[in-house]
Amino acid sequence: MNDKEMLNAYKTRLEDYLDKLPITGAPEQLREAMRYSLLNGGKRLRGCLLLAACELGGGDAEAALPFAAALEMIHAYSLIHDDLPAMDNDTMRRGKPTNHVVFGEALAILAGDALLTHAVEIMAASGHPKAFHAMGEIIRAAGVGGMLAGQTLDVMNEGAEPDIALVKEIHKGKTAALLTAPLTAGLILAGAEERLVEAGRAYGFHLGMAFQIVDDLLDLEGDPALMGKTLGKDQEEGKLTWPACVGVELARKDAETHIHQAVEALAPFGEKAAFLRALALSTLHRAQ
Ligand code: GRG
Repeated sequence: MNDKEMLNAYKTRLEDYLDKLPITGAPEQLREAMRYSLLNGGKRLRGCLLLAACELGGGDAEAALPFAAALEMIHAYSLIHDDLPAMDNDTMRRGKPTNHVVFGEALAILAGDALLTHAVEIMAASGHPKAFHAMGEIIRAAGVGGMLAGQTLDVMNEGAEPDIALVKEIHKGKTAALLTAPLTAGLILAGAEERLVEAGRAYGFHLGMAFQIVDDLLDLEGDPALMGKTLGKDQEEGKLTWPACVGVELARKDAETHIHQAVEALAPFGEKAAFLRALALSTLHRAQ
């Protein structure tokens, strides 16, 4: 299998798992609103990274599926809440109307809450011997020192003067945290030794920073049809972005530097890390 086929195989496996996931006990409207955002496309990058990291560490990807699914659920929750009128007020996501446009604000808020709590529920119910440790990585990344910190700084600093130190903090929390957790959690589930978990952490951090810098660039010069959302909003809303601080050319260079650092971090894995290396390099040229 080449790298692209491998990514597609992880994605198909994960989507099949997500589609079959019983969301028992939920009222039908809530279940529908959760499934709308969970199953409406997306690259599945976080979930696929977790499965790949688990296999890289010599673990069983099948047993890691609840954790990959949980990451996608947390990601979906963050997108639903981010699109709400009180936050970014977006009407399109992944080429479709956003959750609140379809289900109304109240149900969208509840669907986001439900995806977050259900993610914890399925990890806790997995029975995996390393579940507690892996969950810690995932929930911490989504929590007050991770994604929530980044999102808070992002929302609270709209219209602020460009400040690269602040943008680094925002990107680290808003994006890199949830792209680092799949690496650390996947390797922990595989029972990998500490130094390899830390190598995975460094890879995830640099990949996440580059991913968000490229996202900032795509907001300026991407194709809205491919991105599946309205572009140009960062500038319109006075968001603190990497290119707003350093310019487009330097932002591109900084993304490349982070990707080189991500690739370097994979050294302890040797040739086995070819897939993660290719995935990092492809981030620089992504169009969606
Ligand atoms: C509301 C708690 C809360 C957090 C929101 C995820 C997020 C934090 C905000 C969404 C906007 C944004 C630019 C987030 C940065 C992360 C990012 C680039 C998300 C999009 O991820 P992709 O490209 O999306 O992996 P798909 O659709 O492919 O899953």
